[in-house]
Amino acid sequence: MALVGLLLIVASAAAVLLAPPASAALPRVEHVPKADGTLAILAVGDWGRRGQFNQTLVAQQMGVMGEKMDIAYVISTGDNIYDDGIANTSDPLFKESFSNIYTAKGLQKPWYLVLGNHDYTGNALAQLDPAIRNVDSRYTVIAKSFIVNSGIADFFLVDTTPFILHYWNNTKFDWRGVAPRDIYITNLLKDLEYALTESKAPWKIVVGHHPISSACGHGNNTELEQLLLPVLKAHGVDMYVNGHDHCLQRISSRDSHLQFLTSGGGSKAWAGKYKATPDKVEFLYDGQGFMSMRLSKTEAHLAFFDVAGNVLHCWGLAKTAAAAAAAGH
Ligand SMILES: *[C@@H]1O[C@H](CO)[C@@H](O)[C@H](O)[C@H]1NC(C)=O
Ligand SMILES: *[C@@H]1O[C@H](CO)[C@@H](O)[C@H](O)[C@H]1NC(C)=O
Ligand SMILES: *[C@@H]1O[C@H](CO)[C@@H](O)[C@H](O)[C@H]1NC(C)=O
Ligand SMILES: CC(=O)N[C@H]1CO[C@H](CO)[C@@H](O)[C@@H]1O
Repeated sequence: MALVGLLLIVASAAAVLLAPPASAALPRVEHVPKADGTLAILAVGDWGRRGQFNQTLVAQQMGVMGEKMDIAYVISTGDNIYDDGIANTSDPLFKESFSNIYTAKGLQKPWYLVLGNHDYTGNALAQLDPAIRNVDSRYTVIAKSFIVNSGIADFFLVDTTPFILHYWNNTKFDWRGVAPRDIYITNLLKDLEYALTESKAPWKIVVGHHPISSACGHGNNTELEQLLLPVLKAHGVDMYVNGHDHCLQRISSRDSHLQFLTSGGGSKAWAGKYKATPDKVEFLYDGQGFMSMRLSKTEAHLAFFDVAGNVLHCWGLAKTAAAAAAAGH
């Protein structure tokens, strides 16, 4: 034991020496599960279009399921406001695309959101500004990357836009607080690794805007395959939930238990374009809708819904009680 402890100290000292400065623990929100120990949430992405392209219909059905499942919160996988995010916290586009659309009783819960590339071509900091909660108290982006800790599940919201190299050639992107890219990504991955190592939750779920593995229009993503995926695999992450591709999709990793879930059907969809991925495509719907998730310590029940509220695909994941207990230590 002493030897192991010593090696760990040496290893962490080396890591500290090699580490670039300015990294810190990821900010976190504590959101406790229900008294019965279960947690229900919805996930949607690529939505803010003033209700157009069936955004309103998806919102209505989210409201129905949100109420039925008594959800704790909604996760947004990004591209929250089209085409260029918001200009400031009083930009009318925010109410027109969020507050006036997700009006259902079942959706009056916190929304935890990542930014997508379309949010980044406006004022990327406006959606993070706490003043936005004076406009709508639900809208919770405490940082570009943060953790929602719900006891049985930790959601790690990761800012993926800076990973994508070709965006750095586009002058429309708001890189305040991000550039230079390499240091930002190194620190983010280090913070994520630390947070995953510390996590005691049986379910570890990472959320990012861009897909790692996808068979829809944009396809898989080299930068994330190279930089983010190894971290997810090394730390036993159960699910990676993304948007960006305007579809609903479930893919099983070819070489780990990781599930790649795309919930990017919040408004404009029907791209009709497909890509190859080396992983196993279990389900793919190129239209609009959203995803639900109900978790207990040992079970996960997930489903995709269309604009009429029909279940398109549902599935379950299980952990042995031993695995769930081990995660708690
Ligand atoms: C809205 O959803 C319906 C049903 O899925 C679909 O047929 C229609 O094309 C969608 N409309 C738009 C504008 O995407
Ligand atoms: C906020 O943005 C909107 C939309 O671009 C603009 O009309 C308004 O003047 C801005 N308000 C402030 C306080 O800058
Ligand atoms: C960015 O632009 C430079 C200069 O035009 C080019 O050499 C480079 O390949 C571009 N990078 C990407 C990732 O598109
Ligand atoms: C962008 C990218 O990495 N695409 C890859 C996705 O997977 C297919 C099939 O393995 C590869 O051919 C692509 O290069």
